[in-house]
Amino acid sequence: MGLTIAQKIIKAHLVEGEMIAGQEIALRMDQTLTQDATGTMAYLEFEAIGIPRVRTELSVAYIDHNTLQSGFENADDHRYIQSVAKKHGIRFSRPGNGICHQVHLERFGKPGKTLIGSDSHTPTGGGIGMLAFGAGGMDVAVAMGGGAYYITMPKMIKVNLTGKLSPWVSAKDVSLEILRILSVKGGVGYIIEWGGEGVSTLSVPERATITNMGTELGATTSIFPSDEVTRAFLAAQGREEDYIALSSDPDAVYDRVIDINLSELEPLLACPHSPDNIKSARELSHIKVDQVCIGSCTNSSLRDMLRVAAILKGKKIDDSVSLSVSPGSKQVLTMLADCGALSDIIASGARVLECACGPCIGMGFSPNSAGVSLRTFNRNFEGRSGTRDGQVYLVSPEVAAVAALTGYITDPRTMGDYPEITMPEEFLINDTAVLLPADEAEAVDVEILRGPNIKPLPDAYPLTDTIKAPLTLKVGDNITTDHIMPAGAKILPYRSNIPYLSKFCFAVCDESFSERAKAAGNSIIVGGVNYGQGSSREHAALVPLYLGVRAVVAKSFARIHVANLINAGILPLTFANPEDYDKVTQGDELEMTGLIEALDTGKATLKNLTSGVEIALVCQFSQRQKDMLLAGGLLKYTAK
Ligand code: MIC
Ligand code: SF4
Repeated sequence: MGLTIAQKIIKAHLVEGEMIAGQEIALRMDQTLTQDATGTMAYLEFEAIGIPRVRTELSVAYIDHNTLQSGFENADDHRYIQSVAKKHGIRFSRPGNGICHQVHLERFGKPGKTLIGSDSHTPTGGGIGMLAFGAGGMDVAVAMGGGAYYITMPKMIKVNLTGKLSPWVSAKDVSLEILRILSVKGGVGYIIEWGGEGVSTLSVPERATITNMGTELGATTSIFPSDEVTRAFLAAQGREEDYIALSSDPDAVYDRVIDINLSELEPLLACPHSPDNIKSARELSHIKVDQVCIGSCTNSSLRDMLRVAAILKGKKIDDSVSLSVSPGSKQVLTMLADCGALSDIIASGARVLECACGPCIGMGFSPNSAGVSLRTFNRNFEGRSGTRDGQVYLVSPEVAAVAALTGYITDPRTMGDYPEITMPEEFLINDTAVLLPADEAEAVDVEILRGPNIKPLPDAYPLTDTIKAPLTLKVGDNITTDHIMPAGAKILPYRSNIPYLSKFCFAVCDESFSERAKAAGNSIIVGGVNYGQGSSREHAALVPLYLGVRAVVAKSFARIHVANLINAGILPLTFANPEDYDKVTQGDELEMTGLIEALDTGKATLKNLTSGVEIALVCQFSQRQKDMLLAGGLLKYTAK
């Protein structure tokens, strides 16, 4: 039987397990990346593992999320990461060099290689034919130490592309179309492979826009073939030697095939507050727009920026709209400046922001009260923009730029000719903002610089046979990590300070949760389907751990978050019958006994001591996950 592209890369990196969907497998990781908001934690964990040099082919520490430095906290954390990187053999991408996924694609991504990153959008690398995974910081720390990354062997979806995108329709619309088809949980348990004759019409950055948003489908990762388009991109980046061809075998077997005809797509938007709430620009063209943000790891490539500049050229943005443009990397910004396109953007009235995540993670540029904000980003979860009632729509650069001009959601096809752009044959290469680590001899003398914002990691509990605790919080479906552990300018500086962060845990849903959980000592949370979707931030597990959460019972979990819970020694359980969700109420006293044996039988019972009802739960884990739970999380398990 032939293999898919992903299966070929998995086969070449398999260190444990069998390639049977649903079984746990372990993969060797060639490359790692971290960003600053998750990186401090990941490097503290790497230090705790105690390996002097990273054992990967390449590891890069990016600073891109938290670049405001509104107090000493960020600056201290950046200095810490820089010193760790220098000592342990990791390249350091300085603040301002760009968004991790964009820079990694430009300068480091290699087809056929594996990549793990402490950021959920690491699958962006699939655009260049990498098998790239987002994961919690602990998993990245283990991979830096040469340890394998464990995943459940995914099933395969093939998206078969035919045709060619029409003018004013772009790769973002492909992402939104697949979200419309599959929803934010439709990709769970799958790798999405993009194929078909339409692939050759898409450049590498366009492919990366699509694999980037595969994360919003809940997919394990997404990948494109590596072909002549990939070769040309690598050659233009001065690294054609990194090219290898990659395609699926003609008789490869997929669990599901979805057809998308690129020629039939139209400009789309994801409406508040979910990336799968899709409507067409045509339908929404009466909506007044207050703010437009262009950038993020989804849409900040040179191609996207040149297109935006061409649309804005010689025009002025509407008086009522505030427009921000954040190029994805120093390379993009410099090239925009050199060709004059940056001047066109500035002249239109846009505010040009740093090459960083910026507004995407609520680091400034929050919309006005109830303001409508069109963003070329990948997530529009409630409150993420920093404005609780902000109405965020996810759009393509084309829809964004046109709305900035008209002040309304506008079908860009009504704007006349699609402005042509010319992509350069070669990108401008200047890696001065990537600092190389010290060599092994020098590294011994490199001092790690720690600031007072770095607080110890919370201690995880080994699983006990009985958990008796109140249900301190009951939440609904599709709870995101932005609900569990919000980000944004006010709290992102405290990512290495779990006690401080704990005050904001679940604040979007219930401001009193943190106090209540703390007062209860131990507690249990109940959730609906797809609990923990979104970010890879392990803070969404470490902070509940700090607050005494011992178990989360949900209808289903998102992949990265459930791994983070186990890594933190929190027991994730699912309802055997989803309707039993209705048999518990916030405040009920709950009890689970015989949990150690339950790990073997795969079945546990939840007693609702308040109502007397008993509820069947599923408690199925791999041997390694059971050992981690019994040890009290990944770090203790690794130490053993
Ligand atoms: C995000 O887009 O939510 C983030 C911020 O990049 C996160 C990482 C984090 O929370 O630090 C992610 O996607 O994993
Ligand atoms: Fe940064 Fe936004 Fe991308 Fe997350 S999704 S890495 S915050 S740009």
